[in-house]
Amino acid sequence: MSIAITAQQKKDFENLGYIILENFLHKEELDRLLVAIDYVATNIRAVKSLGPNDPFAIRNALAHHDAFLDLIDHPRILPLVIDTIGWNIQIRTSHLDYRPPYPKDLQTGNIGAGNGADNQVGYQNLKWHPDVAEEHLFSAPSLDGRLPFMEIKVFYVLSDLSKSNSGNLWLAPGSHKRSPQELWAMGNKPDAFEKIELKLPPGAAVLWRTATWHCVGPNLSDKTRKVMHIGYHYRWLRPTEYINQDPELIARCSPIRRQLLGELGKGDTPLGLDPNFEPVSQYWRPDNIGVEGWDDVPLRAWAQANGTS
Ligand SMILES: O=C(O)CCC(=O)C(=O)O
Repeated sequence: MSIAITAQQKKDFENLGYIILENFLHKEELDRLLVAIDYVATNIRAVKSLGPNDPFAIRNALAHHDAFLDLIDHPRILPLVIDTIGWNIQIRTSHLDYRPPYPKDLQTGNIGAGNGADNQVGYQNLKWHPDVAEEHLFSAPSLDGRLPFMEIKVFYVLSDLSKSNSGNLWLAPGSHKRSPQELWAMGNKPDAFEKIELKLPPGAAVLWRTATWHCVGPNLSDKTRKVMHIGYHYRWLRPTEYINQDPELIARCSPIRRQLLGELGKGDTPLGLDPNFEPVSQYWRPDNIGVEGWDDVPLRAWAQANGTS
């Protein structure tokens, strides 16, 4: 049973690879995030000697401000996250992208080509790609070359991306059903495929399967692109941006947040009841840790209490 996803959203998530959530953030939530971005931007400019018009990205952004941390278990997104990927999850990435308007004389590379002058000076005009498909991450043969379903992201639009060429996210609907090899064989240019440039106002969110081919267009607008991606994947995979989160951060988190931040409950041993002869990682068997119940996966009980199985 689902908690929040509608039949149409389920269909879109399966077939297109994404669901658009119009007007997702309330005004006060959006305002708080924008204040947080300004604060973090001031810090990063000082530390990295950046100018006010330099683009930057922050990974593990959740550790930089509580407004970002609060997105990981946002009460209106969590039900949809669980409906799409389940409760046995953690954060893989939290990514803030800050991209001021392009300088007037900067040559714009082709959308999704990944090799323009803009890309070379830090604007990350990324080439078309699915996430988690690079050779160093997933080069083992799979049944049919397609990526297994491993993760989702929630894309939060925090500045106005309602017009074309404002640093919009592009997606190729349905491409999660194709193999990355097919994209690579085209030189990462899916010319023959349907592609959409998401044109969304601030406050919108998009829940998407990261195996969907995607890229980012140039920012030729007069406004800074401000977006956040929060990625969720299974607990038995490893996060990109942390081995362990800062203990001080963990200490002030709820059990659900601790799960999402990759922490283990305090069992007798993280390798199960017979660690010498039948070790089994707690990431794989949270019920085999010598303590009652599934206390390091509180999202399971939360999901059950809120209507999913
Ligand atoms: O900046 C974005 O919106 C997307 C970045 C991206 O494609 C990625 O991190 O894989």
